[in-house]
Amino acid sequence: SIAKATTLFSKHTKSIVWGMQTRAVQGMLDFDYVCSREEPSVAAMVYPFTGDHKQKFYWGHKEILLPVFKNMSDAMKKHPDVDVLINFASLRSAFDSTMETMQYPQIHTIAIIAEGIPEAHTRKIIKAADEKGITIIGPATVGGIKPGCFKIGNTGGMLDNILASKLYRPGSVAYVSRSGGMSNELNNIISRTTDGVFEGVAIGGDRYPGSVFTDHVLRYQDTPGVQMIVVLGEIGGTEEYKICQAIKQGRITKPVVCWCIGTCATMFSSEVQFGHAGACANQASETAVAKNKALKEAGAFVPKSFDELGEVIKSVRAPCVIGGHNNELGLIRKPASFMTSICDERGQELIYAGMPITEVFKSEIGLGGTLGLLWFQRRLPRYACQFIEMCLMVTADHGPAVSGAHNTIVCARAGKDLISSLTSGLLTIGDRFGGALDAAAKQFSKAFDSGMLPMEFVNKMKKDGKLIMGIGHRVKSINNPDMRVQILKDFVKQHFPSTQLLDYALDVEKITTSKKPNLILNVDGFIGVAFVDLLRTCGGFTRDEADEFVEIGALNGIFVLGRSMGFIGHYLDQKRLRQGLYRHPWDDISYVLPEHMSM
Ligand code: Q5B
Repeated sequence: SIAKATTLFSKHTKSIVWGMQTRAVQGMLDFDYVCSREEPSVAAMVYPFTGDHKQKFYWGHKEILLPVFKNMSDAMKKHPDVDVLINFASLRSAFDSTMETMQYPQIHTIAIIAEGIPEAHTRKIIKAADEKGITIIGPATVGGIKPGCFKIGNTGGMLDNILASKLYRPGSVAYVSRSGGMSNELNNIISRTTDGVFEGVAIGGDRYPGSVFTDHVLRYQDTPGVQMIVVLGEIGGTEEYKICQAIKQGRITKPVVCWCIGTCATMFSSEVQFGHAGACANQASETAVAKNKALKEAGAFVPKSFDELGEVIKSVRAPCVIGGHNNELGLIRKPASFMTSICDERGQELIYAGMPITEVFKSEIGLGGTLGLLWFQRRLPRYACQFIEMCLMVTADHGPAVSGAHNTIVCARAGKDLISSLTSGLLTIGDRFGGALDAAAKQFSKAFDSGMLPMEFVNKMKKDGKLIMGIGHRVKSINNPDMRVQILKDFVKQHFPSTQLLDYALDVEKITTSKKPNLILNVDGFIGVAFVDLLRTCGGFTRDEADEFVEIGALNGIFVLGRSMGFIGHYLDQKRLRQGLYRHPWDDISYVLPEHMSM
């Protein structure tokens, strides 16, 4: 098996949280913020019961968005710097999600919070973790905390407690306990009697915890910043004897203060099961009294009672350094009225989706790349940027006769300004003219994804009395092919990793053009389906993200943006040509009024 890490958490540790635990995540972010971490310790959440989306959190005063992924694999792929998983899955799903997580070699530590996981399952988890060199904290625990660095879930309580126990900066005392609740008591005791907590782990109350006392005590022994180790054991099990042995063998040389709780069990005449599954002495050596005695004999500092624990810690670690920085949040949070995630103009340099404007030019990402940043928040591959630019170029204009250009021209000739004339044209874009991209993308994807054959799709649309969006053209046909579509097709076929949906649409086109030659895959339809192929296969988007961009109307945006070039051209043209008010000729209007009826 692979050796496990000595250092589990640092100021840069990033985690994935399994489960929709927004309060716990906010608690972690608040902790990070008071620790002056540069970045949140939670990179993403995984929750299989909703689609990919973003959740709003506070980072100090600021609101930030954290991604929520449906699939663990997408989260891992997107966040290769994550090495900790905090698993809030229920006792029913904790086993599967933990086993799945262990398949990702980037993960070194997993905290399992659920209580009541069958022991057989935990033992399988432990075996797999040992083979892969993964440290498991839990199950049945709040987790642990490393002041100044990282906090697992709800450990350490709310912010007031974090501040009161000075958990925002490291001290030099490391502890390990079984109970999460008692670990909070230790945070309190250690912060009052020493320079503070270096790290604390609650291994959980099960009979088979994923990591045991010695795992952590030995880590602390090997960690330079730790000057003293505190162990809060309890009745049941024999783990504490391993600590005795390690002290006797000289493997542990740092001072160890230890107390096993549950000494009152001797006052009962029968066997006592305390709150934890593992807290029951099955033989005399497992009693708290016997273990405390052995620890003392081995050389650990053992108080006479729990009440004296603080005194002993203080005497061993004297003189304590109390005080330190106080990073009070001092926050009055007010939700911002606006949120934005694509552009920040406040600093010295304008930033497009994280990329400073100088870099935008230096890396020559062009208009397509800029659109990629502002519309899709991504640095897109070069061929994708080129494709976007080609789409803008081919949709830039299609003459004065199309309905949008016509409206722009009529508006310009009525003496209106550029913006009025442009918007008059833009407002014409819709299902029949230029605005069929999103609907085409949706219709074709739905049919393709559901496994419908092209013929079945065409028949179903006919039966439902619906037009197929992206099919048909007023003037273009198989006899008068649209060169714009041909140019795009050549490029897409050469550069896209996959053209599955396009191929499907071309099969549909074969059927529709066999009925009527003008029922071609038109420019809207082509861009619509090719864009779906791009979003799904360029590697920059999860499937949910790809679907979302179609859903929110990004693709029609391509036509709108492209054709704006043409409409502005027509406006300028009309002004330059000094064209007067347009009035439609009577002879081109058929007046079909009802006959006059006398009352
Ligand atoms: N039929 C585009 O119609 C057009 C059918 C269909 C099944 C179809 C029509 C349509 C879907 C929307 C769409 C984008 C209105 C077009 C663009 C940009 C442009 C424009 C430019 C530019 C054309 C005749 C027969 C009827 C219909 C059947 C027609 N379309 N069946 N699915 N999609 N398409 N819009 O020629 O049995 O005879 O009654 O709505 O994709 O806007 O340059 O002009 O760059 O500016 O008027 O390229 O196809 O044909 O409506 O008289 O129909 O064909 O049911 O059957 P037409 P219609 P039947 S690109």
